[in-house]
Order: sequence, then C-alpha cells, then structure tokens
Amino acid sequence: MLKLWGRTNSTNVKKALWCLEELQIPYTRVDAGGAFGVVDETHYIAKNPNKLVPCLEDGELVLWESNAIVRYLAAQYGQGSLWESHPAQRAQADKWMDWVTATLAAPFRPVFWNIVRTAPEQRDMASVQASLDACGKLLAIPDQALATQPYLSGESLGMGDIPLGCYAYAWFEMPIERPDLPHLRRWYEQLQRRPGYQTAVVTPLT
Ligand SMILES: N[C@@H](CCC(=O)N[C@@H](CS)C(=O)NCC(=O)O)C(=O)O
Repeated sequence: MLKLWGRTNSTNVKKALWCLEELQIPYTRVDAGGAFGVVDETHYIAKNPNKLVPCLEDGELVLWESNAIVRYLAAQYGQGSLWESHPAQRAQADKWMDWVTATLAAPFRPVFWNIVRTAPEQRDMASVQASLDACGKLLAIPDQALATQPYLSGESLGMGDIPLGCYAYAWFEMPIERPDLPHLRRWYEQLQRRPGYQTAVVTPLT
C-alpha cells in the first residue's frame, strides 16, 4: 500500500493527501515533520535527504517534492481525471503548479506564519501587509484565468488545481483582508464541495 510521510497541517503534504483522496487510492499516512520530528531520523533521511515532508513511497518508488508527487499520482492513478494526456493541455496544468511554487509561495509564507503560527503580540504586521498586498496582486492572475474556465486545469478538476487549491484554503480562511477576487472565490467554493478536499485540505489551520 502507498505510504505518505507528513503532518496534515503542512500545505505541501495537503497537496499529496488531496490527490490520494481525490483518486480514492488506499494509503497509509505517517505523521512526520514539525512537532512530530521523524525527518531527522536516519531512516527518513535515507528517503528524503532534505529532511522535509511530504515523501511518498509506492512499492520501490521513493519520491519527495510535493509537485512531483502530485504529478506522479495523477499520471499513475489519474488517467482521465487528474492527469491530462494532451501535452498542450497538460502544460497549462503544469504552469499553475509551477507558478504556485515559484511565484506565490514566497510572499504567502510571511502571511501564513505570522497570522497562523505567531502569537498576536509577536507578529510582524508590516511584513504581513506587504505580503498581503503582493499576494492580492498575484492572485488576480488566476482570478482572471478562472473568469473564462471553471478550473485552472480546464473544464474539470485536474492536477493544476491541486497546489493553488491548498493555498486557497488558507487564503480564504485566515482572518485577513482580501481583495475581491470573485472568480477565485467561485472556484474555491467549488473545491469546498468535494469530499476529497474536505478530508485532506479543510483541516484546522495550525
Ligand atoms: N519543495 C518542497 C518543500 C517541502 C517543505 O518545505 N516542507 C515543509 C512543510 S510544508 C517541511 O517539511 N518543514 C519541516 C518540517 O515540517 O519539519 C515540496 O514542495 O515538497
């Protein structure tokens, strides 16, 4: 059976978990990272020398990097659903996956860490405001894309929706001021109606 290493409150772990739930693949999950430790243990470092989560095991395959895990699960188990076989269409999904990691993740981090993981009196609110402004401008890009198509991956949910879907939960549920992004919100509300999203992503922000 597939084994996923990683704590459920990690956005990167949520990506893999949501795929597993969406594809209804039997799996076991082992708490690792953060307060659970494990990532510093020799056996784990042998699997993932970055000492980070998530890490997936599927038979002989040991795989780290959350987007690579999403792509693998979609290709191996999600043909006709999360995986798009047409290269041009799949490239659109790839684009959003890479955009989240390369562009959105860095400005998103100070917001999340200050608002969710830092006591109110210790928060760097100047950094939060600057990051919120940056994130608002960036999220206008998928908002615009979602004005003309139901999902980032196209006509139906695909792997391209997975990373931003995990960030969207924190974005819409943190007690922050958000710019009005109606298409992004409509998409987020659609994700909320998916049982797999509820199980894997809609968990307490900690
Ligand atoms: N690029 C990596 C980043 C992985 C990462 O930064 N994971 C964080 C959790 S989101 C982590 O393992 N932090 C240390 C820990 O939890 O102990 C990926 O996408 O998988």
